[in-house]
Amino acid sequence: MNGFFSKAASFLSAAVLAAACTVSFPAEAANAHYCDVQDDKEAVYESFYDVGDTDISAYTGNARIWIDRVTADPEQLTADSEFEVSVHVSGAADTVGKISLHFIYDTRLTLVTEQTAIGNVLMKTGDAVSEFTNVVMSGGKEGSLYLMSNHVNNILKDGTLCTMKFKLPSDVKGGEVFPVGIEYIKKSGGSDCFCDAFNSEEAKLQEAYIFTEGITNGYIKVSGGDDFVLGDVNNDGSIDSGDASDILLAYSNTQTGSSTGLDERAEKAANVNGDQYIDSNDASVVLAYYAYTQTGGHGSLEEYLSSDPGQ
Ligand SMILES: [Ca+2]
Ligand SMILES: [Ca+2]
Repeated sequence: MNGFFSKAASFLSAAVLAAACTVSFPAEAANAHYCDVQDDKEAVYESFYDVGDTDISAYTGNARIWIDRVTADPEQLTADSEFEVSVHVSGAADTVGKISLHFIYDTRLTLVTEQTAIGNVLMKTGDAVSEFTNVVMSGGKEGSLYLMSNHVNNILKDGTLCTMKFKLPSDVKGGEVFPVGIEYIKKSGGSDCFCDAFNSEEAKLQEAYIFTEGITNGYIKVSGGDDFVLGDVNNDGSIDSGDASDILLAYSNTQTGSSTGLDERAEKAANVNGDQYIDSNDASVVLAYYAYTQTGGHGSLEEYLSSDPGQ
């Protein structure tokens, strides 16, 4: 049993190292972006925003932009299966009237567009900007879309900014991950923005916060393979008290000399802190993470752990 867990632990640290080494920069190639590495790992948001003299710690709000994390069941996939990935916003209601965002996605995905009387619709805008003037176009790079959204008053609502629709490759395999994210583009004559109509200092501070700390990327992940989601022991797509209970049950099983009662995938998902044991420490982390998601947190468990070294 210990052998398995040290193997799992070294696998986890290798994964962390690999994630740290796959940072890519848009400047390297005009058409590359960091969500198109195609290594089947989640692409954590990378900030290319220049904060300059702005003191982000002065921001007291909780504005967030996050992108859906969609799980595809390979047994239900057909050639016609389409997956919607939406971008959501919260905490910035009535403070934003100027939005320019570049969305980027794994180019193994095929964007599903809709031919209408007014042209080819690349993605749909949502209720958050329903009263805005919206322009959607190709973002220039392959696997990139651009949303420009404006209103003379700052009437952004909490809700959905936009929804993209994708098809997976025909040879898709269990465990593959297709990231969908945001890339901040700075250019003369119109950098990306998330600001108010008047460029107020408060709105600029919020924009600096959003583009450095307020964005959580998403993905389409195909379940199966050797894949496991850290913390999702019962594999139901969410990390909550049910998983903590499963961890405690596994722990009590081992205390009586039995096996954990979990399969290999579930054991990997249960050893949340990456040590050699499945025990109450792992359950505590799951419950703390669950509380975090219930109070507006959108980061993955991995991101939560890395931002909270005390765990
Ligand atoms: Ca679960
Ligand atoms: Ca553990």
